[in-house]
Amino acid sequence: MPADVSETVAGVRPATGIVHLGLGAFFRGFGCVYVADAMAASGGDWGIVGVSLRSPAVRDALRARGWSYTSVVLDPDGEKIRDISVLNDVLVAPEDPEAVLVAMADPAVRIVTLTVTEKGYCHNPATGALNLAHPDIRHDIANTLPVSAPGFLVRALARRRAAGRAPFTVLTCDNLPENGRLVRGMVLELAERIDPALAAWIAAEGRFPATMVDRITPATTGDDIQRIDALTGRHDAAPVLHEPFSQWAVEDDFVGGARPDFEAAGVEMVANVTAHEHMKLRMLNGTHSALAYTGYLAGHETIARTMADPVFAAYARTLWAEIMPAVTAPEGVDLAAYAEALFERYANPAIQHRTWQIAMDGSQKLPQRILGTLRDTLGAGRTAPGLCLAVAAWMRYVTGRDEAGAEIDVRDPLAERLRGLAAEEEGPAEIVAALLSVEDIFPDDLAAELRAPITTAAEAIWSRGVRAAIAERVT
Ligand code: CS2
Repeated sequence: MPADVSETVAGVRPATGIVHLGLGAFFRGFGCVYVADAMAASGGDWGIVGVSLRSPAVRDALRARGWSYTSVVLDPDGEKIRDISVLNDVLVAPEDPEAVLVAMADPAVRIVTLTVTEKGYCHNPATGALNLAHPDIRHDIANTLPVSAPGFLVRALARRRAAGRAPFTVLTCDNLPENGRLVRGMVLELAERIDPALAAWIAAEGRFPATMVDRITPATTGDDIQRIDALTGRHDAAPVLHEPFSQWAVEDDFVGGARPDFEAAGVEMVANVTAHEHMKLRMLNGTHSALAYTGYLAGHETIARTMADPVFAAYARTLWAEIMPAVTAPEGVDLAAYAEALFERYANPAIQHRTWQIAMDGSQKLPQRILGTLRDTLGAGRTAPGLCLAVAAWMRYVTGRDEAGAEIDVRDPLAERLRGLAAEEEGPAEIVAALLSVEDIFPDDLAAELRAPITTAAEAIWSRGVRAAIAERVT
């Protein structure tokens, strides 16, 4: 084993104190690491039971190593490998929703963390309200064994209330604006439909701190697994690979104050996380999505390769220049330096972050990543041609054909509807109008304001290709 592999000493695992919904690579490379560090520094029973809400793949991959897995820091100056042993079990919700509710209702569990991605909340991306017409939400109103993340939260909170237990703290770690308040609103809405007294209890006793999470963690590939096996000399079917950078800002508002010693692990505990969240969503995720659609269409497979193309590197800087006036810096943060650091992080050649991966679920991401910035920018009398071009590139992307005529595998809950709308139209101006009419993404007034600048960008993209359009128009 190479010298930089640190092994956790086999020993008794801490008792479970957290249930995590949505056990993807991100939380295993981020939240689990912070919780492990907090316990290493200060102890506490904060072992984690992970829950997959859809497939058994992660559970099956983690089982052979007893829920331990390898975390790999992709530092261009040398990888650092570490074993993370903080998971006590992994449950697969569709196989046994009852077991998930039992785990969440356990009095030892004081926090439920979530990374279920934007679409996992079953909300309307433009308004942030729970989508009561969503089939999973309709199911969860009518059935006591739920399928959706909000359904599990509400049904588990109901069990705790019935048993006379305190609620758990709901700690969402998804890239949604004011994510704690948003999830609280959705949980209360769903609880109200099931039992108004439950909703009142959650409103009074529940806690939903907002968080800002940040660590670039591409999906693990088969090649990654082989390479890490060769490095460590053991087989791990579920390693996570991520950048060195990591930032977690959390509002310090937990039920009964019960939480790991997050400060000891480097988490920023703050009174209000909104400024951090806005900055990160707009400056990082906004440019990430912009580079993903444009880079993908230009044939760039990863963000690092996109950034290695000078036209796109200049485009990234244009985007930050447009976004910065629409961001209020958190105390002590220099936005220009933040943007420069993002540039370096994106350019890290050790990170194979596919543009296709980031391009997923654009209908759920655009509002908080790009459209809010556009609204503020236009409202202040400024223009943002770079961001408008990003939205036009997304429109081109969701038509499902790339610039060479090849099919794009568009993954998005609205994929079919978007593709259908675009297919009925002839040219870019008509496609722009059709897609701007999707109110789940574009509120009417914003759509009206965006129509002219996005049409201009779309015409350039459709006629000359995205790379030429960027080179001509925005850099
Ligand atoms: C990315 C994020 O996939 C995406 O949409 O923009 O996952 C991004 O890598 C993280 O938010 C970084 O913290």
